[in-house]
Amino acid sequence: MKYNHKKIEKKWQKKWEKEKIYEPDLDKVKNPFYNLMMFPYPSAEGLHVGNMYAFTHSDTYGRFMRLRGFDVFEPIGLDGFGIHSENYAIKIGEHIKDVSKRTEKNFYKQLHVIGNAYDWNRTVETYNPNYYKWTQWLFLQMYKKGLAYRKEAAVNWCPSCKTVLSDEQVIQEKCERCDNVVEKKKMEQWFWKITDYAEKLLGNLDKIDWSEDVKLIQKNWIGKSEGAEVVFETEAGKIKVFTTRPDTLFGCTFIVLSLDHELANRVKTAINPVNKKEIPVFVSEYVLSDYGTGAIMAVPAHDQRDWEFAKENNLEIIEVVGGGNVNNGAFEEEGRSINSDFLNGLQTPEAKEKMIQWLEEKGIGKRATSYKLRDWCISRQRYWGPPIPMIDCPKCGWVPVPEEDLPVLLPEMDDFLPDGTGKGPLNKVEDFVKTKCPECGGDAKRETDVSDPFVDSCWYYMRYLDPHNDKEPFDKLMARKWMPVDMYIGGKEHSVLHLLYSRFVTMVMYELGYVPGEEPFKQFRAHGLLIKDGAKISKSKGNIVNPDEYVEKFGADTVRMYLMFLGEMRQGGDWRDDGIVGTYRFLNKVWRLAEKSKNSEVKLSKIEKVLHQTIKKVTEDLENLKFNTAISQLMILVNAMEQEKGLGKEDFVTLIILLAPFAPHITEEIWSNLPEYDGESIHNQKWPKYDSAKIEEDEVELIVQFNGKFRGNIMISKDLGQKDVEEKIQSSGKFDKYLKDVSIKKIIFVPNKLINFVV
Ligand code: ANZ
Ligand code: ZN
Repeated sequence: MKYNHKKIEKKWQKKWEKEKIYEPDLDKVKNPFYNLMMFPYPSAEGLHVGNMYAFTHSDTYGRFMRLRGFDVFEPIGLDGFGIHSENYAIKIGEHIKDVSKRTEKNFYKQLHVIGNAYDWNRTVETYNPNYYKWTQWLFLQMYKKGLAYRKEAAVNWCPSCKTVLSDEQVIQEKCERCDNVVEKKKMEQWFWKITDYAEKLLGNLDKIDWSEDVKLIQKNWIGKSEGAEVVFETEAGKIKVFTTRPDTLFGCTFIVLSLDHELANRVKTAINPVNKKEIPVFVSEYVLSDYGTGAIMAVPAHDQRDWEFAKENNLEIIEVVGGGNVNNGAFEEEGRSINSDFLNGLQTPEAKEKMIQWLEEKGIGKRATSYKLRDWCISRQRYWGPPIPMIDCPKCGWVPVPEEDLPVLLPEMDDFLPDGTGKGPLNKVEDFVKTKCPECGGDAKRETDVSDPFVDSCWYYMRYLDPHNDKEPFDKLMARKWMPVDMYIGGKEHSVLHLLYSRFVTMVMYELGYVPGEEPFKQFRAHGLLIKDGAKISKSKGNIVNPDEYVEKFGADTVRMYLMFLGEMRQGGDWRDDGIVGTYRFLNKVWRLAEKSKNSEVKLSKIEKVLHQTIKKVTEDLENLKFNTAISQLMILVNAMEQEKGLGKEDFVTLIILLAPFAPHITEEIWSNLPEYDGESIHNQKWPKYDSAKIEEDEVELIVQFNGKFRGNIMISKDLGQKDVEEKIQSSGKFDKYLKDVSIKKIIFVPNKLINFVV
């Protein structure tokens, strides 16, 4: 019989689903393992091959853990609300609701076809009212805790998406979604106070097992700086500055304020508190209004931007740290204090400390910390999101929608396009806007902004645990059992947005008593990018890889294995059409081996060593997410089995169990045709164990020395005696030039290690 992937894959997908083998009883199971992948957002008709790249790795890992005896929970859903989906609908000129209906069907169909071990009873879609009811609930909890607030701020405005963006969504001054240059606009917006958690977000990084580069990106994003706040007296009031170099205060020759500092344009001079010198005050855009105190003490000798400003404006430059040359630019390193009175001679760290103490004693400054992290702007002037559940009452001000009135349903509207007025499209739906104040019963207006799609996705992994619950966001006991997520695999592009917000929200949910710990993801591993023929995959390049086509032609098992064979997961891979055939051939080989093993009379074959080496290597590689090298080793084993005359039945079973996480359908089919099959899935079998005695090398490399000098190596069979080793060295011819014309006085021999000829 020929390998017919189409028949096999459909058959098993149906059967698995019918028998619910991937739907663990979350309440009852003993060995929970929560295996999470990032749910896709529909910004096209169907799944991107890049999604599939991430998912197959993650699924293979989950299947491996399952064979090792864990009760693996592997959910999937759709991050369907949001600008990405909405922009796609606008582009193709259809209503987002219609597009969503279609893409949901299509995505789920594709997600079935790739054969992942999903729990199809626990899907979530962020645009379903039974989901976003709880997204709105989350907003209300934030509000109650004082963590959601409104303020006017200069926010990032994307003129093309016609909405504000969070800082995290602006990449090099461009909109992350549409690549247009982002403008600054003063607007009133809703914020979530993530900055209250800055220290915790930073400190906890040491406690979680995440890809190091992702941790570093978060650390830099949080951007903690330690230093001091110093107070300068002026004719119009005090100016506070934040500095990381209080040791340089004697070198401060002017002050610079940000454009919207309250004293900007009101003061001309200030007094340097350490030497009582009168110094000028300037206003410049190089000082940011939303960092530190929005004002700086300029030390041109030791800060490059200050140096340039001083040069331009002919200002005094005083060196206070020795070692530089101020003619060429600022000396920003640490060193020994000079021209600094009571700090003279101290090294920078001591000088900083001494200055802070001095400032604190005199009451003109104090130790201070600043973070780069800003509060999260969560309101969006768009249609396709959960309406923010707040009501604006002329008498009572902002009043939260009572929890029992949730969800605030997103109203139907034909023209859902943003109009750029700064108000969301919902503002045009009169029935929606007009409401009663929950407090005084008077006429009031609903908030017409919706929340950022990252609010939808910051908590979805908790909802998966209990997606049908309409009393609570999820059951607390369930969360106690299943949180944190054991393994999360996803893209590095989410290093700050999704992954930081999720951590923040989990900290809040922990304080509210909903989850057992502050951190959502015990382990996180980033995968690299999938490219094609060396180039980024994109519509404009016309190099889209449509996964359906390949699944149709070669089967999901082949596509899965090919994706994992392309390189190390964390580095990404380069898809080449001609490569996939090799993987297909490999599975055909395995298929033929099944026939061979069926006809075999032997129980165990002579390939013991490579077999046990393979168990060891595949186990360790999967533990370390090195899927590609695990596959290479499986290929070595398959080749050895092909060459073996009497292929042992048991050995073959070991092979297909090792292969099962990678190629779940073909292995299940082969398994079900074995005489010992009793109706239990291969995916419920036990992962094989290796015997290290069987792997031991039977050859060792021996060091050869003459008079204690290293002269080369020679391979010998293990435990070879001295006489035999001497003979081998003589006959090898490799050491003739050292043996010629000499007489051997003594031989030192260390078995399996070394032989030294004293001549
Ligand atoms: C005096 C000084 C002397 C400084 C010196 C540096 C070197 P990080 O490390 O990024 O936190 N600064 C403070 N607030 C600022 C603002 N709102 N906009 C622009 N710059 C600001 O940087 C902290 C340093 O950046 C502070 O320390 C301050 O300059 C400047 F030899 O103060 B420093
Ligand atoms: Zn009211």
